[in-house]
Amino acid sequence: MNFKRILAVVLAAIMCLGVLASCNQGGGEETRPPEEQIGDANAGNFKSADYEGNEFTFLVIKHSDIIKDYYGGAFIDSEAMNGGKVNDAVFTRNHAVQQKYNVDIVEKSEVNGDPAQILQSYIMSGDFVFDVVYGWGYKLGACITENYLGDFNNLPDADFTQEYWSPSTIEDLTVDDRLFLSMNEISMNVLDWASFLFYNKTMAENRNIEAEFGSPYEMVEEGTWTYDKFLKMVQGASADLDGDNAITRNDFFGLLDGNGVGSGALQNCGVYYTTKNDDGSYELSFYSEKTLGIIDMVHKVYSNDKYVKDFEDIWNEPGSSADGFDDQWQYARSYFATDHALFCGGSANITSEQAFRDMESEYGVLPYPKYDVNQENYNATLDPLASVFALPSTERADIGSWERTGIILEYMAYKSHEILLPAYYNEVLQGQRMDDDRDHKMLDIIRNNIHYEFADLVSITSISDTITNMFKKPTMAASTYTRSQKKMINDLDDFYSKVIALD
Ligand SMILES: [Ca+2]
Repeated sequence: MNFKRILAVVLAAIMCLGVLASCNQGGGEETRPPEEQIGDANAGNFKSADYEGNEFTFLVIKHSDIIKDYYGGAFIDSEAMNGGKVNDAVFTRNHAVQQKYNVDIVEKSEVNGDPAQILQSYIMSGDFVFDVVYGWGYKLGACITENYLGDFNNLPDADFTQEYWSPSTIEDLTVDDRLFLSMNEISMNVLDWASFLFYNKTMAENRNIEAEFGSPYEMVEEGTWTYDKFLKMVQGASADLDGDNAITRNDFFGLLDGNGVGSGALQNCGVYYTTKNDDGSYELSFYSEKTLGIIDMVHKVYSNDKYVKDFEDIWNEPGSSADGFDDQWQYARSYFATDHALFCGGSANITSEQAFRDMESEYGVLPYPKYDVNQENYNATLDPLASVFALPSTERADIGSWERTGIILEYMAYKSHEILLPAYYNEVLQGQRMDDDRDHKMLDIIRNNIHYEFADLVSITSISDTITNMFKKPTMAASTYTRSQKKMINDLDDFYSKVIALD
């Protein structure tokens, strides 16, 4: 991904302080979690073990201790019940794991450091006594070639086909038959940073949009929610409310999106930057007539600010002001929350923003559309900044083992699916006055179809930079590709040759 975008996202994160903090504050007295959630009828399906009260430690690498650890989330450990839905679910889940295995779940944080340096210093000191590492995705991705990370395939009792191991990501994350990074439902980053669309249900009803274009919920379920339908809705929704012959932020427009060129359409349409050859090496695979067609289709609509406004379009309009907001990104997104856009691109994390909390209209969630009805699944791409799980490069010898790690992670992810996931759904959809089953179904669809753009996760930026430029100037797309092709291929080959040279 390009660094300008990373910077923008980081700044957004820095500026969004305190948004989710309510989960962690309150400092209530430690109370026991609900007994019925600790015990488990299915517990017998999981191996038994007694780990003698020893610690099972997550090394959590945070970006900074000055700001909130935005891309990690408070999903690993909790000190006490405090009434927060997510916090209490984390507490209850860990309590259940501790009770079943007589083990103490511990979160040890490292902040303000480069993960590669932090991991190296622990390894050099021979003091690498952690069981699992949790940290920003693309930074851990960049550590793969440094030989600091272990292979999840070493864990004999982890079953990656289970829903709580996010099986849709396993192939994306496998390099040279090894799984150095993984995502599972111990962290709600499976939704917090998976791209999808918010939909203003109240405005859709008030403006009779579904009468003309159909219900996107029905289309999703029928498998007919395609870019063609989506872009028609985006264009058809726009309306000049004040009659000044311009569609400004104070009117109603189809889509508000942070990615103003719409390049996420590639993954949504099933086109990923690379594919793996049978021998495990990577090949650039995104350039085709289909891709050029997607770029043209998206550009026609996204480049017209009557239909699509990105955040800068909002800031740059005369008279705009982010006063009263935590930052300008939240200010821009508030235009969705105050009924000026039918759709808003984003991820579940933004539902914690004040504008969404205060939103009077009801919002729903939808996956991004497909390319056409023949595409099998809707796709949701995980932000490469979102924290992921990794293992230390060698088996923990003091009180741990690969077997112990696998047994504990397996049960912890399973209990998370059972306890934390429903709490998180309620948190995300809490703005709803009417409990709408359809949105729960949509979140399930999104969660079960998440993918990584592998090149972004391992910090090969030349590819996403090229693609962004192709989306910006469709007439130059072919020559932009040709000019960058050699560099992109070299970067990919360089990454892969370093991986196969690892021990
Ligand atoms: Ca107007």
